[in-house]
Formats: sequence, C-alpha cells, structure tokens
Amino acid sequence: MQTIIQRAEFPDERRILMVSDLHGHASGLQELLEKAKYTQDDILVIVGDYIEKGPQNLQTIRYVMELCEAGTVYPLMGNVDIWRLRSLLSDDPVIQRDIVDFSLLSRRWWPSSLLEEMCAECGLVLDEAFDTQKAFPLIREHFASEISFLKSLPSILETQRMIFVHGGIPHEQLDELLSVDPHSLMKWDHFMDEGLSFSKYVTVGHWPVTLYGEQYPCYNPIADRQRRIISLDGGCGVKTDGQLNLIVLPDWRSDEFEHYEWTPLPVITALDDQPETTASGFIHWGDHLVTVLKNNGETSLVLHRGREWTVPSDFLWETNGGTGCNDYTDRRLPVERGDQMYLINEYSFGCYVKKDGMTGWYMGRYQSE
Ligand SMILES: [Mn+2]
Repeated sequence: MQTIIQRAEFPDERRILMVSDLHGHASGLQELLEKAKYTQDDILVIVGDYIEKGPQNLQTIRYVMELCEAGTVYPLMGNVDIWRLRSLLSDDPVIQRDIVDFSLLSRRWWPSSLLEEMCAECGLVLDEAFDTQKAFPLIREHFASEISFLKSLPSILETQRMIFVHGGIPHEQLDELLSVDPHSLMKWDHFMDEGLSFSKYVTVGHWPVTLYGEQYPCYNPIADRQRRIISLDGGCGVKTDGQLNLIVLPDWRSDEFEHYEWTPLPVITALDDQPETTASGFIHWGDHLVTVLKNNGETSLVLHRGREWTVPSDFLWETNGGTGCNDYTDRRLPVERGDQMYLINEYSFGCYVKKDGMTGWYMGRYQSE
C-alpha cells in the first residue's frame, strides 16, 4: 500500500467536525455526533484508527461507511487499520498470523477484536489452531466491502488551511511524501515533541495527548496555535480513563473551536467541596516501571524514579521488564458540590475520577446518576 494524498476544498460557512482513534467505539462516535448536533450540512473528518481495543470493531467500520454514504465525510487511514489490512490481504502465512496472534493476546485486555468479530460472523473458530490459509479467502469474500473501504482510505488530507494525518508529517511538501511508507506517517509516536511547525494547521491523532502531560493526566485535545498542530487522540480504549474527542470548527477559517468528549465511564455528582492539591508528579506509560516496596492490600508502596508513592494495588501489572504502574497522579481535583464527574475506580479512602478531561482524586461523598 502506498501513501495516498487527498485534496479537498472546504466550502465557507460549514462546520468542520474532527475526531480520531475510534478504536471500536461506534456508539461513542454516535453519541458525540448527537451531542454536537451533527447534520449533513457539516463536514466530518475522521483521522484514522477505527478498530481494535474496543467492543464494536465491525460495527465501527460499518457505521463510518454509512456516514460516508450519507454526508460529507473524509475518513483517513490509521496505523492499526493499515496493519490489519496488510495481514488480511497478505498471502504470506507469517504476516497473516500477525492478526491472529494479536487477537488471541488481546482477549486478556479487551472485550473484542476485528478478527474475533469476523470469525463470529462467518462461523469460524478463532483459536491457536486457526488456519489462516483456509480462513482468509472466506473472510476476504465475506467482508469484501469493509476491506475495500479500508483499502481506499487516504494517508493525508490537505485542504485550504488544514492538513490531516493520523500520525504526523515531516514537512508540508506533501508530494515528496508519496514515496515514503504510509505506515511511517500513521505510526508517528510523540509527534508534538518533534519541534516541528507548519503554515497550515496539521491535525493528528494516534498519540494519546495525556502522554504529553508532565504533572497529571489530561485527555482534552491540544491545540498549539504557534506551531499549528492540533492533537486529538483521547486514548479511548487504550486507557481506562481515556475519552473520544470531537472538535467542532464553526468554519474552516476559524481559529477557535468547541470540544466534546465521550467516555463509557459512569457519571457521579459531588456532594462535597474539595480544594485542589498540586500533583507531585505523574507516572505514565513509557516511564511506568516501579519497584514494589510493600503491598498493603488495597494500596502498595512503590518506588518510581527515586520517589516513594502510595498507589492502589490494582494499578500494578506484571510485565517482562518488571512491575508496571498504570497512569497515575496523586493530585486532588478542584471540586464543588454539584459538579459532575466520571468515576474511574472507588477505594475505601476515596474515588479516582475524571472531571473536565483531567484525572485525579475526589475524597468526598457522591451520588450516582
Ligand atoms: Mn494509532
């Protein structure tokens, strides 16, 4: 598969909605579009990664296909999408096996996977003995329209004032990118840390924005207006406290936008005020290895970068490299009685919650919605 550049002109006075990294959350997208009162007068750009790490993989592809039929929608390809396609379309058993291994392994963390759903729909059994040489021709035939939809997706969309790409671009001479492997434009980790700036707004997904934070987890989109980069990925499906982000521009010439979020977490209402406390830091993925000093049951005392932390024991997981800790902050969020929040986890001493896109602690009483 090659880099595909699509060029379009956005008409004046039409809203532009942007979303990325759906990762199998069709109903999340649907709820977001309802929140934003999406109509067929709007333009919708979906910056890639439709599948895996969520419960509704086939449904998400089909929902996006329907949206494309009905309105002005620009879907782009993400790194997970191209990775899956390369497996499904390959005749090499080793490359084919990639999707099988992922799907079997992903049962440990996620409710479903694309291959799992494809097999269920075709009456195939997905297990260690799965024979890709036999099954793939069936799958390619049964899901011909979904596969050809994914195959058709461009790597880059360029408009008058904006460029959209799942991971990132090194510069704006886009035609020079026609010869690079499109996967490198889709899987560009830490894109905002490259120090690049652009003349058109470059909107990306892929890298959960919370990983750019230094003090505490925050999942709201980042808009760097000086360097002209907008980063959208709220880590939905990847992080327990992640969210789907939708940005709405009133018109393609606008610098300001509205933001909507969606998460499957339950909503609670605070019954007490709580003053904010400063975070003493942020343990996050990529720098998540800790040493367990003491397991006290519900919590554990761990050492991270020379500092002792008390973290809930259910944040800890075993990896090949040692013990990992999920994204964690000790910050207490500023809360006023009556505020609504999402409940991530409840402990005897307080609740780990999310409010206004930020994660932290709330130690007061609450009421469930
Ligand atoms: Mn991605």
